[in-house]
Amino acid sequence: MDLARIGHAGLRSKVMSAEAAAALIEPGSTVGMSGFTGAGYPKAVPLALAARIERAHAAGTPFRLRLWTGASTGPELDGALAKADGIEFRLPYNSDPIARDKINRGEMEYIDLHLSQVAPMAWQGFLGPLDTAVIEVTGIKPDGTLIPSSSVGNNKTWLDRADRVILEVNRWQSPALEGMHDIYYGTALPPNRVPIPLIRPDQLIGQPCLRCDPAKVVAIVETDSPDRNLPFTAPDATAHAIAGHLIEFLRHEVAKGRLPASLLPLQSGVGNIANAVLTGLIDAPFENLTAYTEVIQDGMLDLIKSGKLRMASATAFSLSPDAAEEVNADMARYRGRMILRPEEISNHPELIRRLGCIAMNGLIEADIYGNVNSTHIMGSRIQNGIGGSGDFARNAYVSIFMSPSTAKGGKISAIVPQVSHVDHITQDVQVLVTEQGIADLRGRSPKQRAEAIIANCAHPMFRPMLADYYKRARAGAYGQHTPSLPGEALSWHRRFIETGSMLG
Ligand code: 0RQ
Repeated sequence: MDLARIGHAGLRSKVMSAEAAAALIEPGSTVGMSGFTGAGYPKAVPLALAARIERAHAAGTPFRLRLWTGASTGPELDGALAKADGIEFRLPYNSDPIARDKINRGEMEYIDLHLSQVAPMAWQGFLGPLDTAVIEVTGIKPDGTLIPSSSVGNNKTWLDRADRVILEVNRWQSPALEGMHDIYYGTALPPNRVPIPLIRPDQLIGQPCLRCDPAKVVAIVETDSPDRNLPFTAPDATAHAIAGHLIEFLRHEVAKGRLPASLLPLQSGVGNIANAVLTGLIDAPFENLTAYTEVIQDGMLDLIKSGKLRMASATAFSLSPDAAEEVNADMARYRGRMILRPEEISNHPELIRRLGCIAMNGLIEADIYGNVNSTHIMGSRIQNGIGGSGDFARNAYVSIFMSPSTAKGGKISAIVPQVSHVDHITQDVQVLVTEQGIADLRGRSPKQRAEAIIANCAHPMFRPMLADYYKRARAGAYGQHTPSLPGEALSWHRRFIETGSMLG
């Protein structure tokens, strides 16, 4: 037992094996686990639970859970439990391929939610009671408060709401993480809600540790396991082109006096393109940058190391294995330059609007009027979920969406006559970027938006088809405000489903 990590004398008697802790979780119960991307999720109890579920199923006993987390997690959690067919219901975000398959086969119920809304919804009560919280921490203080690990997510809410708590104390997490979190306890439901007193991204408004009633702690499991995120791929020509267009746009906005020289707090979405944009900012002429975002990924770390990014506020790390080891070994260097907060604060609409974030998110497809689909393939298969993209897009100072102009080796156009599913309505999509170019949609009417998107963002292979559709819609649509041909608008998707290509 690592006594330095478990400072509360009374809680030391609760240390047990992952198997013994997993045995305390009842079939059919609701479990709130820590984890946000492949960071800070419990790594031993879910694996032991998955093994227990497999044994139960082999013996013909049904055993499934309702699972809540911060966002996506790692393979030891979502992957293992989905493989064991142990998840009946899941929220609020998933990127695990096994769970995704089950959801798309109709074998697992899933709701993806705006991440800022998860904690308030849990408090409103309609999601039902929370039986058990399983939370990874860096350590337990003598007074029973918990030093969070590499993500905060919904941990505060799960610890407060759950009837009982299982803690994983992970020795792999750097002890120097202590003091890098800011846990704000001032949120309340209406009519008692008050303004959140944060006006700068580097401000601390809460406390460094999570509160937890020691009487609720039923088990403590010691682990020594790394966080697991996939490595980022090196930016290709497409990613470089997107980053180039976006940085040119930001330079132009500064030149026009519409953005300050140090920009405004950056929010960067998930994936390789977002990471490439951050890396591209190293050589851009902006200094003293800040970030108010969800995750700190490799590109953000590089920006901090380059001296360009003064500090980043987020709810989680989302670092490749190499970068995670590097940060862990040198955590003290980042104190004051990285702050991790609960996701209801990192993604809070009030704060995003007040700070004036520059939101940069990926998309699956956009239509010629600027509606964006971030979640569904061909209108019915979920990819991941809306995550924080809606929290940021709706409330940002500038809301930017970016993507390669084609998918699946050119068989699919990311710019279509009509999106097959809408996550972000045209009012929340202000700038669209592909490797082909950029469409600044601000202040433009629907027809002006369509003309800019087709000309600047569509791939040349699909541009004539889009121009032809738009021309016919201009001639034959029922109305000429947002000219569209309802019967035909989704035929591109039907063509892909039937022939494997939007080109036919
Ligand atoms: O599928 O893996 O089977 O090949 O979608 O696409 O190109 O790898 O792109 O990783 O940047 O993800 C929108 C999904 C983009 C992501 C999305 C297929 C493509 C591939 C993934 P394969 P790429 P990325 C705050 C921000 C919502 C959450 C969010 C996302 C797979 O950005 O989940 O923004 N966003 N959070 O082949 C059919 C198309 C397609 C397509 C791509 N038009 N049609 N398939 N694909 N475009 C941060 C957080 O919330 C943590």
